Amino acid sequence: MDIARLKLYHYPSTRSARVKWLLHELLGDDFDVEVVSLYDGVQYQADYLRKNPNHAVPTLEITLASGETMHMIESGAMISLLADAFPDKGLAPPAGEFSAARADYLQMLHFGASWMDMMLWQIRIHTHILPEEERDARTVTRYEKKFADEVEPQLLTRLESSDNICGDTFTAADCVMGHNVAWARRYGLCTARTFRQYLSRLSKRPAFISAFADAHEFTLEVPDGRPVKEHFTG
Ligand SMILES: N[C@@H](CCC(=O)N[C@@H](CS)C(=O)NCC(=O)O)C(=O)O
Repeated sequence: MDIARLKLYHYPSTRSARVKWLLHELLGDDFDVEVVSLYDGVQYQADYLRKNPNHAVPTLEITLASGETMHMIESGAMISLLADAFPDKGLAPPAGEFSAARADYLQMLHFGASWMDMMLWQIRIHTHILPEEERDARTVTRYEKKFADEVEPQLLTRLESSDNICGDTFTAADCVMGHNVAWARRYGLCTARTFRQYLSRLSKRPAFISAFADAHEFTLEVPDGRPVKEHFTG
């Protein structure tokens, strides 16, 4: 089955930026983007919930050559699928056969999209999104410590010996990891020089520049009175 067209539902700097970055790497600007105004609560409207019952971005709408459309709702799965769907771009070690490089790549992609992501999300929602009375400072402290003590050393070991998270070659796993490192830095983590140098290398990529051109529209704090505050479920 061939992909006829891709459309990304996106909000600046959030997890959809990982996918937008990879789409720019793979397709230049030849895909569609619709901004979902998260702080206005558009993700909770019935039309959007039909596409993504988790009321979140990213949602990737895939139109097949048959005209049929389907939706993907997990950024890690999107990154994995898209990198494999365009093998000529060389952003993932080949699928379909065992290789140590493939195993390592998948491991880092999923480490970024699930394990690290879980900690960053807890820090974010308990610092900036949940209502004040539901925020738990102990949760923030716990995950800041776990991230600094357990995650950062693993990443540093890799980035001190190679330019990218899986070695000398940039892969789609760097779209997850680069986004996560930038996210972590907004919360006072990943401050070591090695992380700054990693982001500096990544940020010179034309696809990165396109993906994050709208980053100034993102604010960490959800301004008071914005509709998302009434709906947010964590
Ligand atoms: N596991 C999902 C998480 C997606 C997610 O939680 N996205 C956030 C933005 S980073 C969102 O849209 N939240 C809106 C809400 O829950 O109201 C993924 O990686 O795609």
